Amino acid sequence: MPLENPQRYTVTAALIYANGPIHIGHLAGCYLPADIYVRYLRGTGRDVAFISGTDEHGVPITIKAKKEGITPQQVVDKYYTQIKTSFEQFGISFDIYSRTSNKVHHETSQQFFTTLYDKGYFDEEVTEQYYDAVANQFLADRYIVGTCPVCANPDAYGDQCERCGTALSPNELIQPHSTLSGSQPVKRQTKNWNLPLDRMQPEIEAYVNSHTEWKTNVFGQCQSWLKEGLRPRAMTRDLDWGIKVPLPDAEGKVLYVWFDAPIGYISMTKEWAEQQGRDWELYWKDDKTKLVHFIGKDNIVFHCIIFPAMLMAEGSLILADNVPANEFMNLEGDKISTSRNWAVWLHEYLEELPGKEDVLRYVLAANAPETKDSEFTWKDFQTRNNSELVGIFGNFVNRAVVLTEKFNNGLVPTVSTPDDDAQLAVDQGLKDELAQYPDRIGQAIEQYRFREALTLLMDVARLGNKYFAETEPWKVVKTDPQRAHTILNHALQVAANLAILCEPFLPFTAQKLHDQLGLTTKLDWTNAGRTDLLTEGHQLAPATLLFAKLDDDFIQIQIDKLNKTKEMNNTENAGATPAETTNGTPEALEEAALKTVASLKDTITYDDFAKLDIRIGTITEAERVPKSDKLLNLRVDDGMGGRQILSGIAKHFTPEELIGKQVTFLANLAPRKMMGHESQGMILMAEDADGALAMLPPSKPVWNGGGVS
Ligand code: B3M
Ligand code: ZN
Repeated sequence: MPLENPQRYTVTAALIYANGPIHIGHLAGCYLPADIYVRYLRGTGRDVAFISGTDEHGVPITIKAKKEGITPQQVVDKYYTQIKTSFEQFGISFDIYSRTSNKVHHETSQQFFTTLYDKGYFDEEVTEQYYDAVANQFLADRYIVGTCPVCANPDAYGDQCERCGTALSPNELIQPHSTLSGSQPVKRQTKNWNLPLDRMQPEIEAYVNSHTEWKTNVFGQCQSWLKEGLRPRAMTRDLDWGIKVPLPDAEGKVLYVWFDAPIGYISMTKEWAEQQGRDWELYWKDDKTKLVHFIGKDNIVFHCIIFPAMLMAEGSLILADNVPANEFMNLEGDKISTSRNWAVWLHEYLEELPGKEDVLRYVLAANAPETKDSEFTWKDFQTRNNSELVGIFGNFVNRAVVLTEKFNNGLVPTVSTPDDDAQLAVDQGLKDELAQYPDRIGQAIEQYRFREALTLLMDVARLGNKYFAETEPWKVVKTDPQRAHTILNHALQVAANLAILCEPFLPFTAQKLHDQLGLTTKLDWTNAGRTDLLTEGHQLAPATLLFAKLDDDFIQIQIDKLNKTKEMNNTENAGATPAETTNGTPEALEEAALKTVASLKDTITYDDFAKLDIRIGTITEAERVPKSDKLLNLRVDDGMGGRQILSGIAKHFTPEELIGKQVTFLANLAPRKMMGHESQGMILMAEDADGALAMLPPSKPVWNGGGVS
């Protein structure tokens, strides 16, 4: 059951790993809805603590450090600052944006662990864990990948499969390998402390089942985990980056990052309360406080099952009232991907499109992936800006202000009650309809339906436009100036309402609109819906535009930028030849060739190399494979009686020119069937910058079957 009449709100937004910048997917999935919710609550006078910060522990940080050749501390310092700054500039109005590396967080997490330990909650367990003998390290979480036992994703992490969302442990992975050395891990004994989620299942189930009002995607995911049956989960790890396990016999062990990270919500609340001279306990211990976690869908299990279980075990803290997790947002038809640089990065957007924060907020909220994955395209960005923000919202406000300037020197005109029944009815209709919006918008927000709330907000501007269309003050002024003044007064009251109601979604615009209306103090949400917000004779500021049209060239810059990324990705992709991805000019080919040369594959060990059996042989027969324009069927003298190899080189060589040539081939590739013929190896070829292929013969004839090393 949702909490009735909460006295205060603790609203959290996911503590993102400080290992990379923020992109539009993060914003649409988590931070923007959270901010809209919180701004609305504050607007309606509610007591709110809006808490977030960076997650600075865990394997994602150390992996990033290794990749960039810097220390984990340097990684988190760099991204904490960058992320915090971009959120601020984008108007995400956290009460505190802190970090899990802070002292108060370390202490709070250790105390939490100790409390659970003292209460006898943990099962101490010595198990065989995967260990990388090359890197001398236990392989926790993302240090180990393998095939997901549930959905067969070959790149599942040791703690979670990102494709199907299942929470995993390394022992469940099929064909695991170390992401540190690539080696096959061995098992070694180690001691860890487990949270017995299996024993806690009834309590957790009761909690989840008491929240049938949760979004169906969230409730459904919880049900499927519960149905699977919860398993104990280790809350400690054999790693050196993280919060030390506060036990004497836990040398070299740290808290599991998903144990400490959500405690971050609590420690950051403490930090904030301390700064504000408030009592943090009210925000975490009073059952009249409504706790809401905003997250993306990949974090559901941790917020709906594991963290609540930790809180239940601790015993003195409240559980989340709701976890309105969103699905994912795609970009121009493709999944957003950090590694492929397929994203619109917030810090770049803010730099390249200054002053357009609200346009992005608007487009992301309008397309938020609330119930299913959604899509961001620059074309849609342009259309929504031009036809909705400029065409509906901006246009209405601008007409109201400009007409007032023209007909009443920019002073809010006087209202008089019309004698005409039809006019009376139109005015009354406007007032009645307007009066309903604040509640309707508020309810949609309180039920986490932000897209609907935004549509309702735009309906207020539409209402204003409709009123203008019905009353035509620019015509009426010639015959009945008094009536025209009345109309303009009403229109300006609608604009004032917009200034209040748009604030959660478009805070920068709300401020501009206040300025435009000559208001020095902020209008109060509790007064929204009224038509006497601006007093007669009040001076407006000179008319300015709230939004500007975006032309095609403007959008094209962004589209080109993404196309360039796509081009680079394709060039780096082994399957594509540079010639296919460039325009074929010598410069482009050279550039493409340079790119290909520049991107080395991941380093491998000598053992990896030694597995390849590369040999020299002579092609003795060659013929085209019927019905294939790519494949040649080759007979190769390998010094061992000969073998058949199928090769996709028919576009580059005629069968005749191959016969008698010595080539290099991979001899121990697993045989596979191609167009009905078995291929027993692979001919190795060099690829030129334009995609042309060249054979790799030895520099002088050698004996067939000779190995290459
Ligand atoms: N750091 C995962 C993420 O960044 C994780 C969230 C923690 S929320 C307590 O997506
Ligand atoms: Zn899976």
